[in-house]
Amino acid sequence: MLENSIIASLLPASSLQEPEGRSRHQDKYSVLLPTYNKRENLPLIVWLLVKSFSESGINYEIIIIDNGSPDGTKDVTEQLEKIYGPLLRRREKKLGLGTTYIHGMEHAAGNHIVIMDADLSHHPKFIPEFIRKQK
Ligand SMILES: Nc1nc2c(ncn2[C@@H]2O[C@H](COP(=O)(O)OP(=O)(O)OP(=O)(O)O)[C@@H](O)[C@H]2O)c(=O)[nH]1
Ligand SMILES: [Mg+2]
Repeated sequence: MLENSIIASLLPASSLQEPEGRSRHQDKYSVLLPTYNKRENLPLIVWLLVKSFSESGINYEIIIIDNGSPDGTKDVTEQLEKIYGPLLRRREKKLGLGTTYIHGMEHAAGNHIVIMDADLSHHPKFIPEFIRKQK
């Protein structure tokens, strides 16, 4: 079993650089959520993620990486940060999707990375099961 992993893409996260000034936590899942014009989906997807992780007792963080969406995704993210605080971290990146994921990984504190989209096509309720199967 990989000590560090990325669910969905399964790359060894051991090859990732340490986040600046911090070492990676063990058994922590960093959910990378790239957004472009996802203002309407974001509150629900974040709520579902928080529910799914907290009910299963899994250590996690959510990193929202927005590309300067013109629909006000950033404003919604700021409101969500007030509710969820340090569980939620916001990163901005002005490039395409691939580099957005890399940017998120560079700032992830977890030793496992979960990549998903904010379309609600990947339902957070399945993540604990993925994790169990992976172990
Ligand atoms: N930060 C960032 N997120 C993006 C970018 N392109 C897509 N996304 C997000 O990445 C996830 C997957 O995107 P896609 O489903 O491929 O594209 P989409 O923008 O949702 O468009 P459609 O699903 O085709 O309508 C979604 O949460 C998007 O909001 C980008 O350039 N930057
Ligand atoms: Mg989409």
